Amino acid sequence: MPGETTTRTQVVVIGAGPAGLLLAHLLAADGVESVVVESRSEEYVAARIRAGILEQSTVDLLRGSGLGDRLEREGDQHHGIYLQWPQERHHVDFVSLTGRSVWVYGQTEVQKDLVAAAQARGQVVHYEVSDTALHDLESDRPSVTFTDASGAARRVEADVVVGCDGSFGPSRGAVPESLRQTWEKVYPYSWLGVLADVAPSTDELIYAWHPDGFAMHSMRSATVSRLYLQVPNDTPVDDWSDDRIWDALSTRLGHGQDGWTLTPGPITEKSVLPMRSFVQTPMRHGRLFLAGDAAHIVPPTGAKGLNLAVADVGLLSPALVALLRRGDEGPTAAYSDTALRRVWRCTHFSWWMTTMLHTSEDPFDAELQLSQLRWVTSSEAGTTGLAENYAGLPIGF
Ligand code: RFL
Ligand code: PHB
Repeated sequence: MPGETTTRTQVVVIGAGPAGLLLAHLLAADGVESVVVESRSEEYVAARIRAGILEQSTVDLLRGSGLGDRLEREGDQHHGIYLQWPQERHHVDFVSLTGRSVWVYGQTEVQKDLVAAAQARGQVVHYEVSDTALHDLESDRPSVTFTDASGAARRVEADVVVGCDGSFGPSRGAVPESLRQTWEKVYPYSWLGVLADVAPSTDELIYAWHPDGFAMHSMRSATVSRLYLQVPNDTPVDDWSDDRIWDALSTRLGHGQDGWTLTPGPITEKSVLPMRSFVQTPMRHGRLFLAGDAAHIVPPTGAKGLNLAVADVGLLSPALVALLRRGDEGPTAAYSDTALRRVWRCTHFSWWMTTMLHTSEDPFDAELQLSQLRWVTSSEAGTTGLAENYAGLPIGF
């Protein structure tokens, strides 16, 4: 393009969400240079309220790469979750069953830590870009073009391009249609998520099956609660007044059951999240690699989306280092197959948690769900299976 400025780096990362910024961080620690391009502003990306649970291997990776200080101080280690249905609440203790645990530490906090680390090392990140396009992915000199925040046309040439641009970015579509395969399942319900300025009414997360629909009590800190309700797809958020939300949460979470009470408080954020499962294979095409939501989406019931993005990058980073520093193509050749083993495991677990806990209109389904919940909470094999998947498998599984 006339007037285009061309620069060169080793890896262009598209997307400055958790997958993109963590990849740039891990590559830098091993002496590999990258440039990150992001369509939104730094503030917008950092403020998005999304995931809240980090599994053991995510925490291990963040600690091992020097990103664990604030997580250590402010993160809240949880030993398990509660699974419940009317009149019954059961604790599933991950630590006693598997020796692994999870942490409550919001994606917003992970993102802030990644941005601080990127600034400290002088990482090049182009925020607020538009027209991102990928080129020459089958050559050993691929490039990414975009218009930067000032309106200037830019091209970054690289050895490798990594698509960390989530479910709406251009990377997954850059794999030729004849070479890619996709799987998708859209669920007939959504989540209404709220953030409330009130101390959590529970010590660990509650996942509740109820004839009115699923509900969940999560948290962000000692003073902030995060709660979710199963709602119909396309429900207007304006139909859900604060009073209606707290009433539904009280009913579904069992306010008054065995002396347990749900304390309501001011709601500061409300949004509706549709739910789907999606996988695109392979996660590599020529010199393009996909990581995180760019390659796969899970419904949030298993708390896997962010953790899966971290696991992809934990695998991809050493593979790219082997390629770019030692000329060893083995690990990058294995990346897609290795990553997809965990992707499909988490896709199944997220689907299983979702379909076990969300109600449909079908009374037969409801009986099967309750039977499954009774078995999962009363059999050691059942509880251990849930615990192993929720607390997370080792990276490279
Ligand atoms: P992200 O975080 O979506 O980051 C992708 C980044 O790419 C940028 N981008 C582009 N950049 C340049 N050029 C373009 N053309 C671009 N197009 C897009 C985007 O602006 C963005 O900054 O993907 P990443 O890094 O793979 O991380 C994945 C996680 O964010 C995601 O799996 C989870 O947040 C999923 N998820 C949840 N997971 C959970 O485990 N628990 C949750 O409660 C939970 N809630 C959620 C969620 C995802 C949501 N989305 C995607 C709608 C709630 C929501 C609303
Ligand atoms: C959250 O705290 O936002 C959260 C926790 C667990 C989930 C989903 C979301 O399964």
